[in-house]
Amino acid sequence: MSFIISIILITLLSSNLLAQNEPLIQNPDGRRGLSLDGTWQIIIDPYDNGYFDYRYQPRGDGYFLNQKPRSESDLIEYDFDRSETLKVPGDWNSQQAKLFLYEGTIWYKKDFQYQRQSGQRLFLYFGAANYEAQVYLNGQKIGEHIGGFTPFNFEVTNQVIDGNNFLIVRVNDQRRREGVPTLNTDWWNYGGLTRSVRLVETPQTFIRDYFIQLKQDSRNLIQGWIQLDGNNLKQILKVNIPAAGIAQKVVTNEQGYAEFTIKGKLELWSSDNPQLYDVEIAAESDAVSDRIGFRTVSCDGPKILLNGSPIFLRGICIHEQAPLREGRACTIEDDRQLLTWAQDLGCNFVRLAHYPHNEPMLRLADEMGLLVWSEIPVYWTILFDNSAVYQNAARQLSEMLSRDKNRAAIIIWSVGNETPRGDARLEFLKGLIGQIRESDPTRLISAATELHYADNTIMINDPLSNYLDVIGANEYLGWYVRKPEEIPLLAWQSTYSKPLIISEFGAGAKSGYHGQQATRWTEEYQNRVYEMQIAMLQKIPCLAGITPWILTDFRSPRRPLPEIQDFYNRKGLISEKGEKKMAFYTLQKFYQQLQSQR
Ligand code: GCB
Repeated sequence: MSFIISIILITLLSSNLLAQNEPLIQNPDGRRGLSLDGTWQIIIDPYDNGYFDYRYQPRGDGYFLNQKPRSESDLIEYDFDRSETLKVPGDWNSQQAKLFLYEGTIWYKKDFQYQRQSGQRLFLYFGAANYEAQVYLNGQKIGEHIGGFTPFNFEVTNQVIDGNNFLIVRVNDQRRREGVPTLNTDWWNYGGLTRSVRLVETPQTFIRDYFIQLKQDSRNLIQGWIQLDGNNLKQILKVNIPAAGIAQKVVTNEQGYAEFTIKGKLELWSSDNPQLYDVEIAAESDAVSDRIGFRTVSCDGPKILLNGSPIFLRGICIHEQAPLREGRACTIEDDRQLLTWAQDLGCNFVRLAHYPHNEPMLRLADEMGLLVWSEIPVYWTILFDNSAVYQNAARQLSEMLSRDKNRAAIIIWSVGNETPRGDARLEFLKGLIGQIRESDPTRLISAATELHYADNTIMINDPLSNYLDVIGANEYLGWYVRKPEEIPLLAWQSTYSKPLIISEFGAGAKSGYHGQQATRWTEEYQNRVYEMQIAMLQKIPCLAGITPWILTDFRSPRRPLPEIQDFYNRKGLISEKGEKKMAFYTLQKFYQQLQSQR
């Protein structure tokens, strides 16, 4: 009996361990290691046959074992080595025509050679796998992860062998009602190992994580913490910022943790001057360095202040949709093209919708001086009264915060988009807001809410706003709601004296389609909506910025209209071929005027 209980306990414990991911390694690209990007062998498995047996029970002999027939009569019904291949990083939908609409399981396999040095620890780091991933190394299960846009890592020090290793990952991107996001989104469900995979090498005791930013409301106090991992946790560390003449000793406690405050004279990071410093952390057993900018962001009534001065956020929304080709943006060139277009438009701000974008995108925003709104895919009508859904959202949030907390560019964390008003939703989002306040006091919190329309008055009155620093509001006047010519008739009212960002407005247009202003899908129609919206902005109380929807046309299964949409959401200011529409120039002109008025 006690044996059975201990088996049950061990099973429970180990499944719990699998669900509970290891803390992330900060700045994995800044560490030694082996990139596992490139060509991977794949098996397309629409019925999940490599995972479940014919009774739909998990198989002990699944594809993760990479079995080979041992004799001529052996029955093995798969073979990675004779299978097709896909590129990693990259979604599967855009790599093979037959996978364009595929949603389900694909198995990935990568062989690699390794010789371990003594005293070294090894971690597998995945930038992202959409949506669920089970990871196996040399036939042994290493761990699993849920959530398509955030990183995860597992220690594999004792599983990597000298010589040949094989890594197998089952990736499943079936949409699910209890998922975050849920079944229904207005973007393509790009599946696969969409971001880089890397084997990270560290010493026995290493710098697992650090948080280094300016103290809230201070311009010369750097505040932060460092977390070591290993068996030699009490150490004397140095935090060096050579360009600012900073070299500060920091001592960790028994848990390998140290908090610090450092006084220094710093050139502050801003859009006009995106100053980044080389920050080096040197422990007795390890050293890492990062490029970090220092700035403050705060609110003063309805104003947003950057480094103490009011700033109007000239923004645009961006999806992680590759520019000029199909698929998810997944290369630095993709990221650079998107952010360069935003800068051409005159932006100082981007809303990276509707999920955390790839880490290099945030690092590029740091370099280019573009302020960022970053969000988790708590989108539309997820199951707000389900505690497992909450745990899932909270974990994705903590992975986003953990990965990006050192990026000066990020000034706003957003907890949701167009979520329906109600008690369960309010509790859910309040929980996430509390989580951010506890872990990151240096940034502002927002959410893209919906407005209330009473005759000709638009009311900003979502009760969630009580808990936000900055109110985001999406409105589609002139497209889904009212006619463009009605826009000047509308008055605005806010219940709150807090900064407001119009986090979405827009209209669809097929690039190159010209006609009357009143004709849907023409560039003229879209342009008119922009003109009317711009004229209306002065009437909006507390306005601190806008992020119109959206920089480029993007893939969406909800947009089938032939010859116009062809499965693209056409609200982009730039087409998928890179053609700028009329409204691009209208917004650009407005942003130039704003800049010249500063
Ligand atoms: C919205 C959503 C966005 C959609 C957009 C649209 O309100 O937030 O994800 O793509 O409207 O085009 O309808």
